[in-house]
Amino acid sequence: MLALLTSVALGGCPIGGEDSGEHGDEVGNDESSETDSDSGRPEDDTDESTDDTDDTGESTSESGEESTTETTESSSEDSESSESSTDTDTSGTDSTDTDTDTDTDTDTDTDTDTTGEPPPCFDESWAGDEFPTFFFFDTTEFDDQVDASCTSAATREWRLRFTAPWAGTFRFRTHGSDFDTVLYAHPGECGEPELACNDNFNGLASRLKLDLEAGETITVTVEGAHAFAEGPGQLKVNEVPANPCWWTNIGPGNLPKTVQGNTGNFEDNFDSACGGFGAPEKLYRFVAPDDGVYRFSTEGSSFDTVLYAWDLAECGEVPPFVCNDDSGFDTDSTLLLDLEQGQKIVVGVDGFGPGDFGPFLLHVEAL
Ligand SMILES: [Ca+2]
Ligand SMILES: [Ca+2]
Ligand SMILES: [Ca+2]
Ligand SMILES: [Ca+2]
Repeated sequence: MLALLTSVALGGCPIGGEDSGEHGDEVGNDESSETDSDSGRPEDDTDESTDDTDDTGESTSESGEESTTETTESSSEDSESSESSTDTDTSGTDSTDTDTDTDTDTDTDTDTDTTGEPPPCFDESWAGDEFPTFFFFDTTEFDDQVDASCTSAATREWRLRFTAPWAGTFRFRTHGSDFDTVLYAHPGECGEPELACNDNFNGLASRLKLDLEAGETITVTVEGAHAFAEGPGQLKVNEVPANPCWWTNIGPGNLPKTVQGNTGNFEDNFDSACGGFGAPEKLYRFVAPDDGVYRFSTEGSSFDTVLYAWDLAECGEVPPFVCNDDSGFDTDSTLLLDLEQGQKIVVGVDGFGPGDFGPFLLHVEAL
């Protein structure tokens, strides 16, 4: 019933007609050993569901990655040639540019060693085709050469030249860094204007989502959000699938059971008529062991939760068929679902709104 009310419920969820084939493979991914690093994070599912790490409903298409290998190689070549053309173009504008010294350094590096020192516009370059990919760095080892628009701080930064292997939406996040990060991106190498900037997405960590063309190069920069924010950091880059329904199994069997998790380790892709917009969520797949009514509850969670559910085949494709925000006198949520034996659903543990995330408990019992 609620599905009729929720034309806005999936505002963060692209629904594309071409997803169905890829999305339909998710059931087959039950047995995949492929792990999205989200589900592999030790903070997640530290209780019974530890065994379920392999069951992540990763919807990444392996065939898609393989088919783009040639594209990536040609992208790398494009990048090389674009370096050369950049040098030429830039030298032609020196009369109006104050970066003469910088340009000279670039030319020297390129001429003397085509595969060696990167030009000064980035500290690391990536043009691969496997996601997620992680970068680890320490901003204290680098210089302060650029600054972000979304913070007044001028701190040392680490810069990544990133070339998209194919057209898509790519997500960059600094979760796990040891300091208060700010994350921003520029087109090409040292290009202007700034494409996007984010300071605090979850807590002090930053996130950008960017739509890129195949072979498009950008410069992604991580730096501290204030004067003393520096040190070891990490950047995770992932591709956002058209339907990011990534779930972990929670059953069947051994009910009642309680799963621990932390939505702060995840992304905000979904919401419901009951809430969830702007808050990251964790999805679980549940297979009913018998006909009956099952109770899902977030009692004891650390934040204002929302629960919702889809039939497995519709996960992320339509608004959840049921949702709940506050089931009692506090902010915990409860779903009572009448399921048939073998029925597969996906339950989302979400926060009510921006700022509602963190450790949660999901209790599952048969009534
Ligand atoms: Ca800086
Ligand atoms: Ca921050
Ligand atoms: Ca959400
Ligand atoms: Ca609530």
